[in-house]
Amino acid sequence: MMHNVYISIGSNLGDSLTTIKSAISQLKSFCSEVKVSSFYRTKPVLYLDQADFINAMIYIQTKLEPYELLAKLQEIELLYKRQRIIRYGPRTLDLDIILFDDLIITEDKLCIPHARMHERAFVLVPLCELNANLYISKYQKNVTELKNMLSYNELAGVIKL
Ligand code: PH2
Ligand code: MG
Ligand code: MG
Repeated sequence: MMHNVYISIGSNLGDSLTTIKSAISQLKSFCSEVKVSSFYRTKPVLYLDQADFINAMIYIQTKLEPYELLAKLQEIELLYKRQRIIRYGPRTLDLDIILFDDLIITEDKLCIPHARMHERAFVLVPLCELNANLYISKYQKNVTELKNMLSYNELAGVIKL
């Protein structure tokens, strides 16, 4: 069965735009469809003493199951020398599963919907661009309603390239 998945991509180390474009092309080997939002320059959140990120949202259709997809995304992160040094800190590439059909998974290694998606402008702004009416059952709201709950400051930190 084909799954509808949203993946957040981000980078703030090295040549971020080139890395992101190249990583997206790797997805095509296991996805039947890949759609990408605009690219955004975003102010860092959680760990503030680091460079701005480039972020985007990716919609894919894939036959992979959640943990198979997670393994593929981690392989791609490693291709770009992703190291886990500081939690929430600088990274060459981050690929996070945000939504997987309307599945809810709460496990140590995988949390879907992504645990912090509802408070992150760099997730919600590009997600609304791809599918403004997308309904998230966990929050009983669509993504536009979630985005509208963010502060002016959070939204101002996300600028379309
Ligand atoms: N990722 C983080 C922590 N902070 N800030 C922005 N703007 N974009 C990110 O992708 C990001 C972040 C941890 O994954
Ligand atoms: Mg992340
Ligand atoms: Mg991650």
